[in-house]
Amino acid sequence: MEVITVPTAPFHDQRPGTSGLRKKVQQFQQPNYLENFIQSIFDSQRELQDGSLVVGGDGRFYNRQALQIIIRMAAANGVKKLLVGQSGILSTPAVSCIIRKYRLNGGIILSASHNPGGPEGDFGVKFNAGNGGPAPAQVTEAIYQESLNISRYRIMDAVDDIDLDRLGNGTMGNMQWEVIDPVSDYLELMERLFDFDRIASQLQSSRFRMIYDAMNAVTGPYAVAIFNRRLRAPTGSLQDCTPLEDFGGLHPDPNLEYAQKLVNIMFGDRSPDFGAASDGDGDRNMILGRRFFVTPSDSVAILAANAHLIPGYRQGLAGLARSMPTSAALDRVADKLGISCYETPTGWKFFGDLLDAGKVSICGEESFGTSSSHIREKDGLWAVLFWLNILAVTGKSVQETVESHWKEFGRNYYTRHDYEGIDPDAAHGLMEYLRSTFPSLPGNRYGSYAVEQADDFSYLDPFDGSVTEHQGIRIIFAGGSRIVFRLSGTGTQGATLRVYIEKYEDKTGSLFEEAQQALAELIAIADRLAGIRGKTGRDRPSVIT
Ligand code: VG1
Ligand code: CO
Repeated sequence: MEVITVPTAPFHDQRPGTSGLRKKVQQFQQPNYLENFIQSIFDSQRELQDGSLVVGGDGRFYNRQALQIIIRMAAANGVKKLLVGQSGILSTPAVSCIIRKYRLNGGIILSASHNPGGPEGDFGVKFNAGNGGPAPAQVTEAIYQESLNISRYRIMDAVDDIDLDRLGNGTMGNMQWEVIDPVSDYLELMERLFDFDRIASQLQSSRFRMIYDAMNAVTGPYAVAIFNRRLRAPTGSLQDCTPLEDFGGLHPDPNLEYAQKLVNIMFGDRSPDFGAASDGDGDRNMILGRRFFVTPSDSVAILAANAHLIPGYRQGLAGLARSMPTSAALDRVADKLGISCYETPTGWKFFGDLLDAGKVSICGEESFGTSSSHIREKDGLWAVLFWLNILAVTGKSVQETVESHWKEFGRNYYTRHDYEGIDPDAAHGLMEYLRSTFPSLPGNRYGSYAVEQADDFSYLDPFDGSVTEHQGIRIIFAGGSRIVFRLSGTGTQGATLRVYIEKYEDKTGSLFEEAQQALAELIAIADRLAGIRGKTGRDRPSVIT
């Protein structure tokens, strides 16, 4: 067994997007493609030499093969201690938890999150730093720069594959490895935050039924351990909880479009009281009540407003944060609590500094991502347990909980329209058009809406002083209504235009309209300002959430 150095040449497309490097599986399977990117991580993150690392993934196609390559490369690059999830499984929040608990130097997560899996699907690699969070922009940029200059990679020659299915440990060269239970550390953390006894008695009572859908992805084993074994929820409370390499053909994106099976149950006859789903790598969540959808922007605001009911948050919240396109419902809760609400660009990495500095306790994104300072990632099952804990304490239904929130704070009507897989030139053309026209918009009136401010969002990180520009065109109307346009940074095919639309209605206004209806005028204004139909050739969005 020896370290060999293999000559290679750069690929020029290894710049990570919103959340890691995502490409088609076939692209990752090309000789040296994965190896180059992994070596670029080791070359740019020197603390990994003589350091410690955790690796695992969401179980998608190519997960196991990629892990064996990464393990051999870790040993060859001087990693001293490596933890790997049993069967190659680790959710994104579990990786964050494990890095922090064992004070590791970093983690590598193999996932393309909600993107489809399988031989024709997508694959991805994310690097998380020693704080447990997604690598910040300077780090992903440093990795990318290494990838442009790479000429060799290091790997152990002639070693047997590690048996990923059995818990155990061993050595490879100078590296100690251990196959760990993917769930236990995470479960222990959840038990410290939430009142498990109270949740368990609610779940076991005949008056409350829930259904959790893992969408054939990574949270299956976590849900079985937490809901079935620990909380003793009745059988029938879980569905699609075995991780499959192609997610059973699903697009494991927990929204009204892609979580059809769950949505049909929750909007059907005799639906359960509570429904929830997570995405491919377990960092997102969708919350449903009986025939009722909770907008993610409302969800994070409701968690913050009710945090005093939860053991792990009873001591109070330091501050809140949301991504720019997320609705301002959270800001209203911050106002009431007398704490700050920070506004960051899209992507969890931007919350890292605020969390590390103790400025923020709970944060969220409109894209079904919610979490807190307990780790440095968004956390799907955490949000589900938080909701269950609130319901168990208050005895209210999901719908009552949301509606009483609106009655107290007013309602931020909200929708996101996605135009997926459009022509990249058309998408960039549309954004360029908006960039050239927004300066002339303030002062204009469109129907009942007057433009107050328009800009291209840029963010000054208050801690490291870095500036992140061009994060989306915002058109803000008098009274707090908004339209935001940005392009997705996670797709692998064509471009995706996201249009975020929000309207604030104060607590004395009309609170119970259907969202698309309440937003109809703003939706039409969005098309008028950007020429979406004309420029994309689409007459309707592919996904509405
Ligand atoms: C999307 C979401 C963003 C989220 C990101 C990663 O990014 O909008 O809020 O942080 O996915 O989530 P984009 O650039 O496609 O809009 V995940 O679950 O894929 O790690
Ligand atoms: Co995800």
